[in-house]
Amino acid sequence: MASTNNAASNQLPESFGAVIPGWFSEISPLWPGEAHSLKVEKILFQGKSDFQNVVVFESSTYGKVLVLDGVIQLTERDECAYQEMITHLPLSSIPRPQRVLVIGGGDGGVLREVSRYASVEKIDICEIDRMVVDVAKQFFPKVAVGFDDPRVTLHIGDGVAFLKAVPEGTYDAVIVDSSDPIGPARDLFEKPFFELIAKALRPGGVVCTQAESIWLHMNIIQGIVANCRQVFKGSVNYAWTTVPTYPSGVIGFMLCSTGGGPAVDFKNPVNPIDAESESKGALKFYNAELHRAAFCLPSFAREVIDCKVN
Ligand code: SPD
Repeated sequence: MASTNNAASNQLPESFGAVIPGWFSEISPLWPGEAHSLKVEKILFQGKSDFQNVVVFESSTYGKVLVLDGVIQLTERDECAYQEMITHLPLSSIPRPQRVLVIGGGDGGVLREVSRYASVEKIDICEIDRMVVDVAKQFFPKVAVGFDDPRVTLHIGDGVAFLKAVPEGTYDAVIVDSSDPIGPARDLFEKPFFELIAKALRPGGVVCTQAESIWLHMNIIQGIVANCRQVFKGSVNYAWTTVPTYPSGVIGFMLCSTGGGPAVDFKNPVNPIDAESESKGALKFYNAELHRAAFCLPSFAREVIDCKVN
């Protein structure tokens, strides 16, 4: 490679701005030393709720972007990947899900996906921050459309408190669509929370939680896996997929089932999404091949995640 100057230097080339003017850079102690950036066309909303800073901006290449406490939650362009996978990995793994609980997920995208299942009779959602719901309805109507389903009941409040009040065995499936384990979502990565979920699920019920990135958070993932192995007596699996605007471009999902009921084999779904769901709009990302592939882990991750020592 041709070079005009071989001398090593700490001085950055002109094109290497630490934070580029006019761009949003996602900086967090959860991914030290790196920051994905998107070019900002226009700031559409800035607010401070009781829980976090909420920003919506129009980006040059990913459409509108929702940012909570400086971290991207969704973009119009790639939200389909996360919302479809976190929903269909668990719901296609049990026959005829009827009662579903979503914790977090205030943008409505997971609700939109749950509502594809004709067998579902009741969808509860517990979101801590009303501002997230309001902002999603105003700026992301194709995501927040999930709230329009008459089977949905919105509860504004703390997910842990909500679960404490839920009668044992209420749900067939729980989906935890949380932000990262800093700020309001911290408790949603802890063992007591998983214990509450296990209690709220019927025997053989399933949970799918947002479980961070194998490239960045193996320590966090290891802790989640260890806790889930202790709490969930059915199957415990880790899956992952690609979401370009999430840190390191991937995100993982912890999938577990409770014991005492029919065994759940997450890798071989028994309840594939059928053509009927297309009346809600075509799936953009999820398909049967991606479902199976989501459970294939790179060797470095498999070594840690499949290690049976808690
Ligand atoms: N690092 C960001 C992870 C965000 C996961 N939740 C996104 C909410 C989309 N419904």
